[in-house]
Amino acid sequence: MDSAEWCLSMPKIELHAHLNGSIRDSTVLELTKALGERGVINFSDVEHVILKYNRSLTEVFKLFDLIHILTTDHNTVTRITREVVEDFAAENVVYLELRTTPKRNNSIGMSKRSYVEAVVKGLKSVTSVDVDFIPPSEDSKSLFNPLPPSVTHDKCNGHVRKKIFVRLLLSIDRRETTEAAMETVKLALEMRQFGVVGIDLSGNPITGEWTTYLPALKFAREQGLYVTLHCGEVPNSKEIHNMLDFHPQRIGHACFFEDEHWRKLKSSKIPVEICLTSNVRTMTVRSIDVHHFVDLYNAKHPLVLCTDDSGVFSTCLSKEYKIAADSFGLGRREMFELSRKAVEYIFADNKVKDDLRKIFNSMAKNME
Ligand code: 6MZ
Repeated sequence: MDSAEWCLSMPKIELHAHLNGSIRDSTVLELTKALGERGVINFSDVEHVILKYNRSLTEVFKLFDLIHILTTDHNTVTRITREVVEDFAAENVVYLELRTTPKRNNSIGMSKRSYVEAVVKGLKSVTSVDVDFIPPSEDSKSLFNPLPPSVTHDKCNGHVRKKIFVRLLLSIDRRETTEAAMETVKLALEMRQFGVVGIDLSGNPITGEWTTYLPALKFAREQGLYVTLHCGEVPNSKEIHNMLDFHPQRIGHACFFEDEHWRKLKSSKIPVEICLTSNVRTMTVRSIDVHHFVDLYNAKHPLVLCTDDSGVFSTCLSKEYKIAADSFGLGRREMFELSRKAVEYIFADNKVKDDLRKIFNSMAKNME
């Protein structure tokens, strides 16, 4: 097995994936053409935005504005959720924390709640793999499941089927108001029974002030939701400092950290979601060989490799592991341990963590 095949076959944990950034290229093109034919958009005007390979951070956000025009109706949200889950499961992601920004669109009768319901419908509609997304109720927790957690048997023909755990994070976009952010947090609380476990702060990092969302983020935390923040995607020393003081359960990116931030981060042990391709493509790191992954990895700081926007950056989680292996000289055992450690940073409950530990333990035996 070559190294790419090995990265593909290894069980993996994805903790930083934006739904609308993870859409298949083929789906984006299909939706663009369909809207072009209906005269809603002019295909030739948007073609260059879609097909561009290297995008600055500003250009990435232009692309998101376009993607949102294509996707923001209930059926499409359901469809892309299904496809994204299928794609991650196909590359042996065994636990996916999928994040998305609930959107209101009065003209088509979409509320933030109905948007999230369309996402949940997408999770339910996956048929090619088993999706575990609803946390067990107190009554069902004691039920004994005799099958290994990563696979279940197809009742009809006895084939072994893949299983993926999926949990949801609701994102607050940095363009929103304090009230809109609070609405998202309240919605997350109402939707906990459908696998919503936390809140993410994302959006164009040069927009707005993160303190606008502090009341909503504090409320989320008081109510037992987990919080992850995009932190240091652009230089903003004060914001990075204050975000670390808030002590979220995880942060994403950490590109423009200064010495003092690194010290604070390392003593805090806050896990970092590392998105190699995204950072290189958006030029938030100079090049892969100076990526902060190396320093954090050597310092044994908690970290997890993630895709960010697998569609927008034409990547997948297996590729991100392969890039880490090739760029930083990680061997198979080290990659496996990196993947296995991510179990400890997930936002799902201990039962899921235990199931995932079992999957990795059984694979570890195979490797020896
Ligand atoms: C910050 C990002 C991002 O929520 O519509 N998003 N925010 N930095 C990034 N780095 C490249 N990539 C994606 O997915 C798309 C939204 O996720 C956030 C942005 O708010 C973007 O509009 P959803 O599913």
